[in-house]
Amino acid sequence: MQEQQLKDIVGQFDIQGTVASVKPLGAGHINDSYKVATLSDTTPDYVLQRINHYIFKNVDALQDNIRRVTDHIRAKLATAGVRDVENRVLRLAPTRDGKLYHRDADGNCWRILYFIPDSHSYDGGITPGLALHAGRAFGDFQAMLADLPGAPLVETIPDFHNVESRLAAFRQAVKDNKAGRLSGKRYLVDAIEERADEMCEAERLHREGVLPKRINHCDTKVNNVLFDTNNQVLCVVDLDTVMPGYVLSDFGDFMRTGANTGREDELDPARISIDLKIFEAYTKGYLEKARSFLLPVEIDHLAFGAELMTYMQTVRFFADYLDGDLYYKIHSPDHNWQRTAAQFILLVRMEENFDEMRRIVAEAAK
Ligand code: GN1
Ligand code: MG
Repeated sequence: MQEQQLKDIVGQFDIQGTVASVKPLGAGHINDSYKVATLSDTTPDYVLQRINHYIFKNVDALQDNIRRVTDHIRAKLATAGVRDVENRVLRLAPTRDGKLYHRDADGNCWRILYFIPDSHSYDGGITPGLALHAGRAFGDFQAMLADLPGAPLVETIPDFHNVESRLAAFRQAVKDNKAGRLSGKRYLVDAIEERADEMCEAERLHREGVLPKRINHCDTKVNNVLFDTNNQVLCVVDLDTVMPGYVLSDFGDFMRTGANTGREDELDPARISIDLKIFEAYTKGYLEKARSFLLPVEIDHLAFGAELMTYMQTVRFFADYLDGDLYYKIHSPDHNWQRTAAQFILLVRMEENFDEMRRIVAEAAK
C-alpha cells in the first residue's frame, strides 16, 4: 500500500502530532504492521496495524479483549507504583469518533497502538539472562490477568490451541490434498499420526476436570517480548490471542521459539536443537512468578507443553502447506514446508531431551 494511503488511514485516528512517515515494521505472520513516526520528539510515535479479518473474524470482540486486558494491566501497574506505566503495557489509540478500530471502504480493519520507544525484540539467539526475564514477564502477565473482572474474554480464534481441532483440520487437508503437494511427504503424515494420541492428553485432562484453563497470552513467541536498552523487559506485545487456555501452551510456545537454536524455518537440520540453558532460565523466571497459583498437574505438564506446541505448529504449518498457503504469510513457495520440516526436527530434539526437560521443571518448582 502507498504511504499516502496509509497516512490517510492514520488521519482517521485521534493521535497527537504531525505524521512524518509510515513504514513497514516487524515480522508477524498474520497482520500487517507499520511504524508511524511523528515530526516532533515531544509527540509519541505509533504502530498502525491492518488486522487480518479473515483470521480474526470478530474484530469488535478482538479489540474489546485488548482494551480490557490493557486497561486492567495498566491499573495494576499504577497501583503497584510502577513509574513508567506507559512503556510497560500497550495502549490503543481510538479513532476520531471514539472507536477501537477503523474499517476502510474496502472492508480492511485498522488499529493504532502507541509505539514503545527505545525498545527492541529478538527473533531468536537470546541468552539465558534474557530468557529469565522473559519467563518472569509471561508469568507476571498471567498473574496480572488472573482477576480480570467481567465476562470471560472472547476466544478470538475458536479452538485456537486445541490440538484435537488442529488435527481434524490437518486430516481434512491431507484428504483433500488441495494444492497437490502431498507426494513424498506421507512419512511426515505418519509421524504426526503416531504421536497424535499422546499429544491430545491435555484436552483429555481438561474434559476430566483435572486441567484448568486460565487467561493466557497464546502467542508467547520470543519476539513478542520488548526489552529496553539495558535488556530489561518492558512489556509483552501482540495481544490478539489473549484468551483462556492451558498454561502449558504459553510455556511451550516460548520454548518452541526462544529455546530453539535454529530459526522457525531453518533449512539446516544441524542447527536445530533445544538449548537447555535457555529452557532452564525461562523455567526459573516463569515459575518464580507463577508457582504460587499453578496446580501440580499444570507444573507437571510444562515440559509436555514445549513438545505439544512444537507438534501443533508442525501440524498447522503442514496443513497450510497442503491447503495451498491460505493462512500464513510466506516468503517463498515452499516456505510452509520448510517451516513444517524445521518444527518437526525441533520436536524430535525435544523428545530426545524430554527427561532432562522434566527434571529441570521439577527442580525449578521446588
Ligand atoms: C502466528 O503473527 P505471529 O507471527 O505473531 C500465529 C501463531 C503461530 C505463529 C507461528 C493468530 O503468529 O499462532 O504460533 O504465527 N498467530 C495466529 O510463528 O495464528
Ligand atoms: Mg505475533
